[in-house]
Amino acid sequence: MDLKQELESLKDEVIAQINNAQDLEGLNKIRVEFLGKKGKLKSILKTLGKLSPEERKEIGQIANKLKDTLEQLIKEKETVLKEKALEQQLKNEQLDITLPSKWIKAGSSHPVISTLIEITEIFKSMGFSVKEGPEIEDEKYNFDMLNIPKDHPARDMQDTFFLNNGKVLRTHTSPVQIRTMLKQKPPISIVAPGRVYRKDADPTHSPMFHQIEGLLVDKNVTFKDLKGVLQIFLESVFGKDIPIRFRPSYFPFTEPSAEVDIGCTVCGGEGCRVCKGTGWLEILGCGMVDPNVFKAVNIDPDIYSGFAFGLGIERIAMLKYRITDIRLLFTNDIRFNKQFKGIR
Ligand code: FA5
Repeated sequence: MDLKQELESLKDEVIAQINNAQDLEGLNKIRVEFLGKKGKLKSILKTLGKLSPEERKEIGQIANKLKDTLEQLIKEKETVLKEKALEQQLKNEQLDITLPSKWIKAGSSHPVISTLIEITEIFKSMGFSVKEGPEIEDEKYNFDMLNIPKDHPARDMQDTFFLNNGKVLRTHTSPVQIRTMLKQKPPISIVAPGRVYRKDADPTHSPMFHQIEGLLVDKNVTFKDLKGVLQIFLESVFGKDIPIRFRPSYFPFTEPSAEVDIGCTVCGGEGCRVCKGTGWLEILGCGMVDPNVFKAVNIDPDIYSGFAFGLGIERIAMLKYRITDIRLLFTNDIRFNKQFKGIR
């Protein structure tokens, strides 16, 4: 077979293969096989050198024309195959928008966190800013600088989790008072929410629970200011008609100190199991900052005064939602948690 015939039969073969190509991948293989660097056309052209100059010119022209024709055909086929591929893709991805969608169950906040956020927001609306402190705390901040002497029962092994490195798991959020006053000079008005730990476990006490601390320091702050702030807070959480009473109490870091009770939300003040028949429920501790605490942080108690308070978030959540066992808040029983969906 002479070269002309060879090129002619190559043309027929390639055209047949292009026509039969089913996809872009197959078409590319044809391109490489016939027109590529090591393709059949190239290898035919390599033999051109053996021909006379006239024949070389003629065959060269035929080969170039063939190359152009085949490239053109491949290009056209490529367009057709691309369209076909797109059509197929659109067919496969067709959506039936009338089908019902998958039902994704929405989560919701845990009642302790909802309560914590609600309380924090109320104090923020009164101008308090939010501070946080570490849960692994120095004894100095958790006790000493809060005027809790070494022999105070709160430092007892039964209440406090002591760590090997000489630190403690903070037993209350009050150390944030010290950390704040060391860094910031009055006027100060902060709340500090967070987790605290005690060796305590029964229906109303948990080894880990949440508190929110409040501290306000300025000139001429009085007990009246403390009562006003706590009254606004308690009315915001429990409603305008909630009965409130201040009972004298003792905390080493406040003087005078008080505990605040609200009328029992379960029996409405008549006396029940939850309020142990008294009609009242203890909700928080508070008082005027003790001068010894001011001295420990270098604030002059003759110029400044202040109040502080600390309340248990779980206690408030339990009263608000009438939960009778604190442990329900931490067992993560989905049947319990689900009941608070949509609260916040
Ligand atoms: C304190 O922890 C003081 N630091 C509060 C304070 C701050 C007083 C600032 C004055 C000035 P107390 O130990 O009473 O106080 O705890 C405060 C609240 O935490 C209690 O009223 C109660 O609501 C809650 N609480 C205490 N122990 C537990 C516990 N084991 N589980 C759940 N809540 C608790």
